[in-house]
Order: sequence, then C-alpha cells, then structure tokens
Amino acid sequence: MKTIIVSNRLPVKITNNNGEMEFRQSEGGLATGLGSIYRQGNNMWLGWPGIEAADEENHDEITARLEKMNLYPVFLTQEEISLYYEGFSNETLWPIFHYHPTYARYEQSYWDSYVEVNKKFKEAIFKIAEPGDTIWIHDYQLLLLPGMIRQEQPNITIGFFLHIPFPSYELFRLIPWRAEILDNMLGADLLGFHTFDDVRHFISAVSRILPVHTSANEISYNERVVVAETFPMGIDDKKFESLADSSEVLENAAALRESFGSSKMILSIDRLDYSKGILQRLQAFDILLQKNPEYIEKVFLYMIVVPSRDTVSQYKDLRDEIDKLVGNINARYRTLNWTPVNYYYRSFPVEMLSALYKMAEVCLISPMRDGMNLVSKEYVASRTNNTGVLILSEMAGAAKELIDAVIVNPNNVGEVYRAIIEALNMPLEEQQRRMQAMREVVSKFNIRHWVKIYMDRLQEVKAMQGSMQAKHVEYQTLSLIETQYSRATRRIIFLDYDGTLVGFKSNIDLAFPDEDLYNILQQLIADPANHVVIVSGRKYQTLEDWFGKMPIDMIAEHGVWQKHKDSEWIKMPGLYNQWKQDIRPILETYVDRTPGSFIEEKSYSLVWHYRKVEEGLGELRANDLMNTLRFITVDRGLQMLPGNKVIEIKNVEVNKGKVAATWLDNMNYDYVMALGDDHTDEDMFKVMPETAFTIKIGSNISAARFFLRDYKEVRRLLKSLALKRSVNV
Ligand code: GDG
Repeated sequence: MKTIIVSNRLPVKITNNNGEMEFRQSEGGLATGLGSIYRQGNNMWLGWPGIEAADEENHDEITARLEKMNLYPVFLTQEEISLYYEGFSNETLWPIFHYHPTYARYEQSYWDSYVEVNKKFKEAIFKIAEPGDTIWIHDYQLLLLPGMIRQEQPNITIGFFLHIPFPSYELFRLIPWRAEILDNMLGADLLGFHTFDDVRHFISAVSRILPVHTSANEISYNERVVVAETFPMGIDDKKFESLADSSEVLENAAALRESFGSSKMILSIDRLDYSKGILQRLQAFDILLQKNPEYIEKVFLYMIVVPSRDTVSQYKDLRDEIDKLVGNINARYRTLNWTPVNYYYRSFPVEMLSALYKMAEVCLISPMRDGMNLVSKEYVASRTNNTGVLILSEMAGAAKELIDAVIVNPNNVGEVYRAIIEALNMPLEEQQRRMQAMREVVSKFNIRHWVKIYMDRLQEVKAMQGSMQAKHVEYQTLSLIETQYSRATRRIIFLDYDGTLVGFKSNIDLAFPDEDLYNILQQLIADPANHVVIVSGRKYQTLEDWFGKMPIDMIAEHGVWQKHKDSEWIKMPGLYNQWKQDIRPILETYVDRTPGSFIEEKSYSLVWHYRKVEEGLGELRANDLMNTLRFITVDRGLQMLPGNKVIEIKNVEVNKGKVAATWLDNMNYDYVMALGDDHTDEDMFKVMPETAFTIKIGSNISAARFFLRDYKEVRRLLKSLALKRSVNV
C-alpha cells in the first residue's frame, strides 16, 4: 500500500545546461511538507515536469531520472498547456474562483482539453496505482480526477485539497460545466479547503446543483459519504526561522540596510495576478506620500512582483498598469537620494526573500482574494525578534488565523493608507504582542502538522464510511432475503408509507396509494404466514380512508393511534395536547414569513412542512425554528423531530420504535422485516432484532442493515417476495 501525491506541476525544475539536463528539486512549501510522504518507500508524486511533450527523445531519460527522486511525469503537449492549463484552469476557473467573473472565458475547446488532460492524469495514475493505495490530489487543475479514478476503483482512498478559494454559489453557478465539476470532485473521500467559508460555499454549491443529502459537513452522494473540511495550510516555520539567522541572509540584510539607510521598508511580494490587489496597494502608498509628506525619504515600498502568465492579455495589461503607476509615483516624489517604490519584476533566491522579511518594518499584503497566502506566514516566521507589523487583507485565507495582523479591506484604499500609518507608528510593545501571538499560530499549524492532520482525517473518513454504511440490496442480499422468506412460517413486515411505498410529492394529499400498491399489499396479506403493519406519521383518518377496508395492522401518527386488523383504532393513553396552543402561534409566525410552508395538525402533534419552500430558505428557517422551540419543547415534555422537509413536534412518549416493539412481544416471528425512509424510522430500526431485515430507503447512512434507492425498488422487492409465497403454497 502506497501513497501517491498528484498535482499539476511536479516539485522539480529541469533546465538545459549546455545540452546536459539538470534536475533541481523545488523548495516550495508544499514540496517540503509533502516530502515526508512522497520520498518514503515506494510512494510517489505524479505531475507535469514543466517541459513540453515535444522533446520526445528525452522522455525516457527524464522518466528514469525522476523515478530516482520518487517523481513520475505526465507529459503535456503545447496545445494541452494552452487549452487545459492557460485556458480552462487559468482563464475559466481562476477568475471565477477569485471573484472576477468578467475575466472568465467559457470556451468549449478549453473544457474538452481539461477533460482530456484529467483523463491523461488518471491513466498515468493507473500505471502505478494498486487497490489499497491512497491518492492525494492537489488543486484546481485536477478537479475531475477524483471522480475519474473512483469510477474505475470504487474502493480506493482519495483525498483532494483545493489551494485557491471556493467561491460562493452565485459565482460558481456561472460555469457552464458546474455539475460535471462537482460530480467529479465528490469522487474524493475527503475534500480539504483552507477556510471554513470555502467549505460552506462548497456545501452550498453541491446542495443546490446535485441531488445530495448533507448533514453538517458530510455529503451523501451516489451511495457514498464524502467529508468536506477545513485544513489551513501552514509553512515550514523552522526553515524560515533558521534562514533568518543564517550568515548569507545576515549579509544580504546588512547590504540592504546600507543602501536604504534608516528609512523604513514596506515590503510587498506577490505573483503577478489581478487577484493580488497590487494596483490598489500602490494607490494607498501614493495617498500616503501625498497626504503625509513627512514620510518622504523616511519610508519606501519594496515591491517584488514575480512574473506569471504574462502571455495572457489581462496579465500583460496589469503589468503595464503597474509599470505606469510605479513610474508615476517615482516621478512625482523621487529625490536625489531616495526612490519611493523599489519595484522588481522578477523572482529572487529564498535567501534574498528571507533578508527582506528580516529587514522590513512593515509587510503589506492586500490581495482582493487569496486562498491562503503563504508570504504573510513566512514574514511572521522570519521575525525572530518579534518586531514588525503585518498588514493583511481580510480577503486572504490567512486572515482567519493571523487575527493579530492589522486587518484591512483591500478595496478601501483609505483604510489601507491609514493602516500603513498605524503600522509605521505602532509602539514596540504592541508590535511584539501581536507578532508573538502570530508566531505561535504559524509555528503550531506548520506544514507538517497540516499534512499529518489531513492524512489522519482521511483514514478516519475511510473507516467511518465503512461503519456507517448500509449495504445496497443487490443480488446476494436479495437472495438471502428471499430464501429466508421462503423458509419462514411466521413473518412480520413493518412498512412506512411516504417515501417508502409511494414517492415524495410536494402536495401531501396527492401521495395517495395507487392500484399497483394496493395489489402488492393484497398479495402480501393474502399469505396467512404474513403479518403486515403500516407504520406512518400520517393521521389515522387518512390511513383509515386508504387502507381501512383491508385486513391490515396500522400505526398512525408515529404511534399515537394503532389498529389491529379487524378491530377499532385505539389511542395511546396518557397523552395531552394543550401544549398546542403555545406552539401553534410560533409555527404560524414561521408560515407568515416563509412562502410555501404550512402547518399540519394531527391529534397529538403539530407539523411544520417546508417541502414547497425555496431551496435553502426552508433549511434556514427550519434551523431557526428548532432553535426557537428547543427550550419550550423540553419544558413541556415534547419532542422535536426533524424529518424530510418537515419538523414535527409531539409528545415524547410517541415513537415509532416503541410502538412497533409491542408488536414483536411474545409473538415468536421467524422473519422480521422493517422498511422506512425517514429519521423517525430510525427508531423503528433500532428496536428490531439483530437478524431482522431492516431497510432504509433513499440513503445508505442509517441504523438499518440494508438500503434501497427509492419506493420503486421497494415495490419490486415486495412483489418478488409476494411471488415467493405463490411458489411455496
Ligand atoms: C496558491 C494560492 C495559497 C514568491 N516570490 C518568490 C518566492 N515566492 C514564494 C513565496 C511563497 C510562494 O511563492 C507564494 O505562495 P502564496 O501562498 O503567497 O501564493 P500562490 O502562489 O498564489 O499560491 C494561495 C497557496 O496556493 C498554497 O495553498 O496560499 O492562496 O493562490 O512560498 O515565498 N520564492 C522565491 N523567490 C521569489 O521571488 N524563491
């Protein structure tokens, strides 16, 4: 059993040095963190090595050399790089996920290539993966991969981590291929995101776009439970701490200090990207010099922009704008000995970054959107003497953890400008208090911790899936259910009604029994060995209207009323319903505020239905209603039952399980079966003997042993059982 890490890009840089290929391991945080995994045993990291597939003659050599580093290449053609990577990944997903919908392009050719390249990755994985392996996929270039792998290896363990934000549903829904994307993401077992907001947005998008059931952060889809959770990524804090005090960095820092004298450095480091808020940052600095000329020659902005995607027109335009604005500021404020903005459009060795982190009095990070932002954490880890001020945009994932930074809204240029003044004048003690708190966070939640808690959780999720899951009734189970049925001489069959024997209708009065259902029930009760009991939450009058003429047992209103065949309805003793006058007015206020919702009154319960309410609003109001009623219900000995688009309030004593159990007393049945689709049916499953065939409808997360997908499958099963009897009699 091995672990395979998968990302678009391998953590390696291959350069051509006078005809000789040179392989350098990249030093990024992800590579360091995952080093503990992929370098072990026969584990691997699979991805694009960064060179085009055109160099065919080199492939074997590259593959062999990478193999020694536990890396496995997926070669991409120039066309794939431009359609899948620059196209769909960076011109469709990136702008949408970073809240820039106007920049997004929806090209069929981009999507087609994205699908093809994800398939190419899948095929490469299957060359090395075996059942039992764990696969951890990274980032937005490979959103389809979990589903593609799952289709061929249903039991393999798959983790997925998204490094960029997951946008609100309102943005995500714009993507023409949104359902395919989510469907495939849900092929993973554990989906990791940097922040809780990303998780929230993801769950909201899947609930609206796909037929899923969600409960907190668990999503049931295609008979599997998938977990979505927050794992804020950290950095290699120790590396930045020790770099900060290394001799090379100290030399660099001393050289910088000499050239900038005593003026204070405001540091800014980003990749060239419209999501990073570079122009707004320059504007804030411009205002500072304009409104507070006393800072002239006293502070300077050291701005590194790392080249990225500048073949794409929006990036080229952004670069031109930055050039213009920097030129403009420098032209207006420069003095003989001082340049306000020291701007570099290139990357630097990490020893230089570290020297800058060490030297900068202020680090100004103001992205419009950022999944996490590791530069902010690297600055904090490098401040070994606990001084310095971090100004951080509230739109960066890191702002959720680094709450002691000076947090700003990057769109509010005035606020950013005031934050710079605050930072430049912050008393030493306050700097230390804030920086120390942030260093503790960065040190505790470091990259190794991130890898460990993610991997532990992935194993837990896998174990949880196994223990919670009912088995689908297929060939083998079916034959067991049938054989035991044929052999049995005293059978009892408990049948829930709505969602089990008939489909779910938005108008409850339309869910009446049809001819087919009557026939099935007739056939079942015609067998003298069968005892059939309908166990429903419906009013007893309704059940009486529908089934009163049949020799069948019935439990209505979850147990308030019961009827043995050929006798009268009897009511559970000792119930009271005066409480309704207190609860009903509360429910009525929710009906007034929630179009589509209504109250159903039963003799000993009140039900608030929201199946016709706008998706999302119903759930919101239901939560709110439950919070409102929580204490009142406990006080009055009532129970609140959240069901399928309903909340039912009833006496605590009333419970399908308790009542069904009385049917089992002293009856010596040799075949017990119970079918139901709802929360309330779980009570029934729990009281059944261990050998009973308990079957949940519509979900595989249940106390029941088995599950069926819908009422049609239930009817098919009951029909086949009824036929068994005719064979035997
Ligand atoms: C994505 C998400 C999320 C930068 N300049 C140089 C250089 N760097 C290094 C930094 C840092 C890394 O690059 C940048 O990481 P960020 O997190 O800031 O940003 P993205 O590249 O956009 O990353 C982001 C991240 O994934 C992880 O999940 O945080 O939100 O967008 O480590 O130090 N390194 C060197 N020279 C440079 O000039 N050597």
